[in-house]
Amino acid sequence: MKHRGSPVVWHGVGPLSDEQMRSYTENGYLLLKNVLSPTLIEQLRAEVDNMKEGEHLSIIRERNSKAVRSVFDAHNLNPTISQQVVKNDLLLDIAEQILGNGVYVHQCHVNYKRPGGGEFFWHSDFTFWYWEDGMREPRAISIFIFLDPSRTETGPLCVVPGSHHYITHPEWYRSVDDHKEAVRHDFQSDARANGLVDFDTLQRLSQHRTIETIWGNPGDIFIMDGNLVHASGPNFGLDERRVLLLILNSMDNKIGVPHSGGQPRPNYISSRTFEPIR
Ligand SMILES: O=C(O)CCC(=O)C(=O)O
Repeated sequence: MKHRGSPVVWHGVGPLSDEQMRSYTENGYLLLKNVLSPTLIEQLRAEVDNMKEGEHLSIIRERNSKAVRSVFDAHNLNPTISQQVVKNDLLLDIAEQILGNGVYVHQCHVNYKRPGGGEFFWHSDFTFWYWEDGMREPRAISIFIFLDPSRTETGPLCVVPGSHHYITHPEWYRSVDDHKEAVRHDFQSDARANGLVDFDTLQRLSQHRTIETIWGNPGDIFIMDGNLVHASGPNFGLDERRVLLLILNSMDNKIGVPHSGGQPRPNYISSRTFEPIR
């Protein structure tokens, strides 16, 4: 495993305190409580549920059922997401403070994790952004917006603090042809040999740092470095665990030719519309 070789924070001006910036740099994430209002969360819940009833190309289904696992391109499918989440000033201020300049939407999707919904095995998103999208460096953040409470039985997000300092993807990464299959990142995924973090690597990463579970409630947000290793278990509870994920990339880090040598992923998975949000 080699060091990531590029900064974690690019020190723009913004609302995060020095202590929050220090903690983000060291651990690779921050949990902020009560950021989005209960009214907006209620509206988002209803609208993301409607979104999964359509026949959109960007729907990803669970491996063994017709149940909707994720809907990608959510910001183009839903005006509340594009107007009230993507353009939320606080989220943009934070992104610009961490990444140092303007940002655009690289990806936006909802993970529904309904009862019986499957796991996301250990991975760093940057692995896929680098190989499949041609992203140069991990100068991007993922913002998880909790629409439901995290509970042990509904498959909460887990992270390896500090893992964002290392590049975990193997040099022998091979592109997968079926991008809709690969974004499942589940245990049986064909992509397992192609970028998910194996147990040896997980052990090395977590030698000095304990794996943390992220306990968020509706309206909380979790901001994560694009290279942080994370996972979540299956939902064996009775309630859904919906999250909206917004991935913002620096305008200085636009994606290019995939490093895998394969075809670029469809625009609904990785956007090539490089418009600064503001
Ligand atoms: O929703 C989760 O718990 C994990 C999401 C994730 O890893 C992904 O969408 O790549």
